[in-house]
Order: sequence, then structure tokens, then C-alpha cells
Amino acid sequence: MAKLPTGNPRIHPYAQPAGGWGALAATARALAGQGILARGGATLLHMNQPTGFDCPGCAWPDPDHTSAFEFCENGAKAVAWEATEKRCSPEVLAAHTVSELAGWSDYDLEMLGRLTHPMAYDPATDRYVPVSWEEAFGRIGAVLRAQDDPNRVEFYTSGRASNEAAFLYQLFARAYGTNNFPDCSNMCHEATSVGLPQSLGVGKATVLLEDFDHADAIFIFGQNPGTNSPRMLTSLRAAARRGAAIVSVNPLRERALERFQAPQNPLEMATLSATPISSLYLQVRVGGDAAVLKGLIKSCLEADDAARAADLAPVLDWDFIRGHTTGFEAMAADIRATPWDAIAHASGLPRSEIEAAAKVYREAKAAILVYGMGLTQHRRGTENVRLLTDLALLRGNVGRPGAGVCPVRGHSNVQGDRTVGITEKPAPEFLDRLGAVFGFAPPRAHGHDVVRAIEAMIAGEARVFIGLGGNFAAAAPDTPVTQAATRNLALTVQISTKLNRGHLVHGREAFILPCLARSEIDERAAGPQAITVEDSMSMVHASAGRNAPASEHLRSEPAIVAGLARATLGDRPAIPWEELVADYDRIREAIERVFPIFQGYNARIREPGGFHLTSLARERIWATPSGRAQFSAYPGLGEDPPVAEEGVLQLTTLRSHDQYNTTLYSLSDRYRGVFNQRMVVFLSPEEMKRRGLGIGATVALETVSTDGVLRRVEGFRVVPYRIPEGCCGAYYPETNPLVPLYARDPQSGTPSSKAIPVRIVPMAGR
Ligand SMILES: Nc1nc2c(c(=O)[nH]1)N[C@H]1C(S)=C(S)[C@@H](COP(=O)(O)OP(=O)(O)OC[C@H]3O[C@@H](n4cnc5c(=O)[nH]c(N)nc54)[C@H](O)[C@@H]3O)O[C@H]1N2
Ligand SMILES: Nc1nc2c(c(=O)[nH]1)N[C@H]1C(S)=C(S)[C@@H](COP(=O)(O)OP(=O)(O)OC[C@H]3O[C@@H](n4cnc5c(=O)[nH]c(N)nc54)[C@H](O)[C@@H]3O)O[C@H]1N2
Ligand SMILES: [Mo]
Repeated sequence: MAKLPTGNPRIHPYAQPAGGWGALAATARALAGQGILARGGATLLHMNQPTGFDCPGCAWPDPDHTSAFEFCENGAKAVAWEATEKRCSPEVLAAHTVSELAGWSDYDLEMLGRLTHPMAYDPATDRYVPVSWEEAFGRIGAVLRAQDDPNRVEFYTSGRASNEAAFLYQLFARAYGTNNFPDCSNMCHEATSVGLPQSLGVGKATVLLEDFDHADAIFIFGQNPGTNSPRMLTSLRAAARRGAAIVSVNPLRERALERFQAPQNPLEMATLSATPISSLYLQVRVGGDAAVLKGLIKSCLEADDAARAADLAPVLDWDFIRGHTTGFEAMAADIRATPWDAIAHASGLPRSEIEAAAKVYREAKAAILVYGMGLTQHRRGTENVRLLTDLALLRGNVGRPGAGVCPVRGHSNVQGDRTVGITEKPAPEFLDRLGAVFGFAPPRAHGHDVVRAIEAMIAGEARVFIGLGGNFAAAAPDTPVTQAATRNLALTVQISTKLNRGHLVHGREAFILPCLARSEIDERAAGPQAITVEDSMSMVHASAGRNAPASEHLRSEPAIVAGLARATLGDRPAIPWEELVADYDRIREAIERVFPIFQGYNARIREPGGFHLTSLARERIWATPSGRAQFSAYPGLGEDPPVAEEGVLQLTTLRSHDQYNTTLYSLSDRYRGVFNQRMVVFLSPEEMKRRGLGIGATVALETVSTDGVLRRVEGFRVVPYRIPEGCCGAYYPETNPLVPLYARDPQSGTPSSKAIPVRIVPMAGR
């Protein structure tokens, strides 16, 4: 069995700024551990360069995509993990039964290295055995053709897939006859994709990177840039140094939001000095953001009333509100009627702190409102997104320099995948064009998102799961239910780079189709190919791998999708799959014919830095039904349904500094002071005292479920942390068994993985 990393579990509060020498040391360790340093580390020098490949880490944009190498510890880890020298070969898989591997930790599975051959599950030996690509495609195609209804198949996408792969994938699924596109975005920024169009007519950021150079204030709600988009710290550091105010709203004290030492700055590194990042830090209660946002808006309304009564300049941008928006009165009436003590109670913050943050907002000529999973992964995630947008609209902070709404997307191409058609709710005009370009009638009925797909699997309606990347079995909520449903399927197919839980929790037939990673050379008939991706600020650019493929048997994602499509559909409809994947320029031509915003695609991605997909809201053109930006009006403060039980805590599920979603780089979380362990629960010292729990006490966590089902995880160690009372935090995916499928935002379906009511039960022994 593979070895867990050595080292005793320990807790050691981290006193340094984020970044600094610790980040350099961690990078060196990561590269050495994967055998990369031996090869000169040259791989990294091609990352995020005009002629290199796009970092497979986060979706944060690069300065013009043309600057000198930007240091990023977690980007380096992401590349090191795909460029590893370790191989999960047929010999490795022959040595272990699938049942045995299922008992391994996610970390140990990851450490087996890159998959090298297409593999099929052999029930006789309970092992994965090598198959030829043609046999794999043929057997999968036969199962798909045998289904009585195409809606029995779920086509999952994880956000690393390129525009080219994702476009072909949706074409395949729709030509097959379904709109079932559960996608990692359904667990991530779906509240953005649903909420922002209602408010602004577009579901994407309205800012560009350069706006960060012009903002007077930057508000960061529920996002942890030091870990999840470290290159954002370059922008935040520059903003802080030129005197812009940065306000963080986050239940946990996150070190990078407090202070940062830039590894690229020789002076800061030599003198061990650092740049303070947040000038205000609001430690909101888990799930208290609607209350904070309403408080900020209320303070602006009151300040505007006072200013106007005193004949001073108004606080609100009335020209903008009158000229560009609707719904102001209803929104304002609701918030005026919301008392301050209710806001303070629901947010867990004194009114004075919210007023102080509101003052920063009012005094900023231009403000950017940034947010991440802390805002979206809630039962009222869509409402949170809309309230945040209301706050922006009040002062006309959309569509002018230095101002805007900035959702920070997760996977490096999750935004692009949506743009090119990965959606279970396709617009009719898009389907019309898709059908016209490829000569078939795409299905019109809406398909399944993640939660609906799991429900269909449970109900036995879904029979086949195909995953273009990702690790659905570990990433999705309600783990035992999701995994049991997966085991009931007739067929599971995973297009992957590494072995993960999803391969071990499988259907009766199961295939692993190993693909090239983004850092690798993709040689097709027409020569080496580049793919394209869209970042969190709608910049589209090309990415071409530089490394030799991890195995000669790997195929590119577009080639695999084309192979599946051909084997399933034959030549009906007559889509030239082979021609499309011989030269990706042809796929891009097709994308351009279906989506006019990609006009000139092939020429424009050949410009250094790529191009920006127009955002109408950025130009103050509102593609909403009213033709105006729309204020929201949600009564209440976003609280979860009241729980009668005493002592219930709201659990938020977190990423450590050393993980990429379900991929673990190590078991440590340096900035939060946790080493060599992940089974921990963060509690405030006050909460520990009240409950008589000492440091390291062993506890179980149980969801306060409303459906009578026991959801429990055991063996978690208590770690004191700066987090408000009444809340606790623990890592994802270990806590996914606690997230009920029903706990989701009714508007967007996003699982509420950032606020689950739990009880903490002490366990015997320490
Ligand atoms: N290295 C690395 N990079 C990544 C990823 C990774 O796992 N590792 N994942 C990628 C993906 S897919 C995504 S979506 C992004 C995720 O990046 P983030 O959006 O940063 O996601 P999280 O780390 O889950 O949570 C963000 C923050 O929300 C705070 N939070 C928790 N609950 C609440 C709440 O109720 N209110 C508020 N205001 N804040 C809260 C947490 O304390 C945490 O600091 O990162 C991407 N980049
Ligand atoms: N409780 C809780 N649950 C959550 C979250 C949370 O904060 N809390 N976050 C949610 C979020 S934001 C997201 S985005 C999802 C993530 O859900 P997923 O996107 O499904 O999960 P990942 O862990 O990112 O997927 C990792 C796997 O992708 C494969 N892979 C890596 N690179 C490539 C590649 O280039 N091509 C292909 N084909 N495969 C590749 C590897 O096999 C790897 O094991 O999880 C969600 N689940
Ligand atoms: Mo995500």
C-alpha cells in the first residue's frame, strides 16, 4: 500500500505573512517530490506565457498574458502534480483489486501518478485491465445505443476541459439527444450564473484586471485568494500599497487577507517585511452575508437621506439609479424596514463594524466587489449574489473604470465551458444555431444539473455517467447516497489524468480513458495543437503544452470525445468528427459559427494575450427583460430555517492550502497552522471552553438533518481558530457526507456546503 506522508500531526499557529520564503520553500518541496526539479523546472517558465500553456490551477487572469513569469506557489503545485514522473500503469492496477484501492485515502490514490492506458473494469478479477481505445469506444457506444431514452445518460464536465473539448462534448451529448449536463459549476458559481443575469443581464464579472489599478476600495466576500487564486495577491498588494482600502468579509481570519510578503519583491523578501492587505476585516457569522450586505446598503440609504436633508452631495448615484435601473424603491423599502439589531444578530457583527465598512464603500469613488464560495455555496446563494450587486448598483459601481462586480471562478476554464454550451438549460437561439450548423434537431427539454443527476441516479432513471474530468464521487454532496447511486449504474466512464475516487466507485461496466494534460504536447494530424480557455474576466487565450506526454497511449480530450461520438452515433448526424479533431482551428471555426461573439476566433487567439469576450454590462447595456439593471428585493436576512436544538453550530466546508478540490498535495494547511492531518474541526476558543473541548479533543460531527437521515463523520480533532462563536469549519471533501442533497439554493441548485447545521459529539479517547 502507498505510504502516507510522514510527519506527526501537529498544530502550530502560523505567525508569518502569507507568501514569503515559506511559499518558495513549499514550491521547491512540491517540485522535488514529483521529480520535477531534476528536469530543471523549465516547465514552469512556459506557464501563462504567450507561447506557453495556461496554468491548470485557478481562473484568475494574467497581466496581458504576456508579462514575465509570475510566481505562484499553488500554480506551481498544480503543474508539478500533472507533470509528475509517477505512473499509474496497468502493472500498478494489476497489483491491487478495486475493492482494495477503494480503501486507500484520496492522497494515496493521487500519489500513484498519471494514468497511462485506457482501462476497463473486469468484474471477474475485480481489477482494471488494459483495453484498446477502439474496444473501449466500441463497448461504451454499444451501451449508449442500447438506452431506451438518451436522458438516461449524465454528461458531467469539470472545469479544466478546454473550449474545444467542451464544445465537442456538448455537441456529442446533444446529437445523442440529451441536455443532461451536470457540471462542477453547479456546485460552485451557479448562484452567479443565475443571479447576475437577473441583476445585470450577464452572468460574468464586469471588471478587467486593470480595474484593480483604479479602484479606491476592494471588498472581498468569502474568498481566500492566498490559497485559491494566489496571483490575485499581486493586484491586492499593489492596490493596498497605493492606498486603496481593502475590506474582507470572512468568518475565518485568512492570513493572506491580513498580510502578504511578495516572493517576487527582493526588498520585502530580504527585510522580511510585508504589505498589510485588509484595512477592515469583518468576521461575519457563517451564513451571515445577506445581513452584512443589507447592513451596508442600509447605511448607504441612511447616509444618503442625511446628506440630502443637509443639502450635501448625495451618497447614492441617482443619475445611474434613475437612468439605468429598476426596482430601487422595493429594494430600499425592504431594507429600511429591516432593523439594525436584526442585522447585527444575523451577521454576528456589531452595527459599528458594518457602518465602518459602509463608510469605506461610500467614500470610494470606484469600488470593486469580489466574491467566492463563501457567498455562493449557501441556500440563499443567489440572493447573496444579487444583494452584492444591489450594493454595487447603488453607487453606479458597474461599467466604469475601477468599479464592478467580480465573481472569482474556480477551475481554470469553468467559465469557458459554460460559454461554449455546457449548460443543462440551453437558450433556444443557441440550440437553433447548433442545429443549423450541424444539421440535426437538438433536444429542447432542460436536462439535469448535479443535484438532479444524483436524484435521477438514485431513482434508477439515469443508467450511465460519463465524466469529462473531475471527481464527481468525492466532490458531490451527500457522499454515501451519491456513491451508492453511482454503483447502481450500468456504465461509468471517466476521462481523467489521475486515479481518483470516481474510478473506484463505479457502475457495472467501467472505463478509465486517460487524457493528455494541459502542459503536454498535443500532436494531431495537422501538427501540434493549441487549445483555448476563458479566464474569470472573460479573456480568451490559447494554451499549448510543452512537455512530452506522460504516456504514448494518451489521447487528447477532443480526440477522446470524438472517438466516443463516432462509436456511438456513427455518421448520423453527419458531423465530421475526425476532421474537427485533426486541426483544432476547425473546432474553433465551428464554435464561431454557433456563437457569433467568437467572431474572428482563430485570428484573435493568435494575438499575444488573446481577446476579451464583450461583457454588455461593462458597457452599461443591460440584457435583462426590462432593458435595465434590476435591483433585487428579498425579504429576510438569509438565515437558514431555525433549528430548535440547543448548541447547534453552522459548519462551513473549506479548502486547505495544500489541496486542489479533491486532489491533495499534502495533509497540511500551513497558513491555518495545521500540519500532517486533515480530520480537524476549527472552533473558536470561547466555543471550545463552553463545550469543555480541549485542543485535539476527538469529536464526531452530525448534521441536524430534516429528513431523519443520520449524517455523521467521526474522528475529527478540535483546533482552536479565529472563527466566530456558533460556527465551525472543516475540510472538504471529508465533510461531504454531512451535506444533504436537499440543502441547496432553490434558485440555482448550488449545494449549501458553506452552511450546514451540525452538532458536535465528543468521542471517547483522545
Ligand atoms: N490551490 C487551489 N486553488 C483553487 C482551488 C483549490 O482547491 N486549491 N479550487 C478552485 C475552485 S474550483 C474554486 S471554486 C475556487 C474556490 O476558491 P474560494 O472561493 O476562495 O473557496 P473556499 O476556499 O472554499 O472558500 C472561500 C472562503 O470563504 C470563507 N467562508 C466560509 N463560509 C463563509 C460564509 O458563510 N460567508 C463568508 N463571507 N465567507 C465564508 C472561507 O473562510 C474561505 O476563506 O478556487 C479555485 N482555485
Ligand atoms: N463540501 C464541499 N463540496 C464541494 C465544494 C466545497 O467547497 N465544499 N466545492 C465545489 C466546487 S467549487 C467544485 S468546482 C467541485 C469540484 O469538482 P470536480 O471538478 O469534479 O473535482 P476536482 O477535484 O477538481 O477533479 C479532480 C480530477 O480531475 C482529473 N483531472 C485533472 N486534470 C485534468 C485534465 O486536464 N483533464 C481531465 N479530463 N481530467 C483532469 C483528475 O483525474 C483529478 O482526479 O467540488 C465541489 N464540492
Ligand atoms: Mo469551483
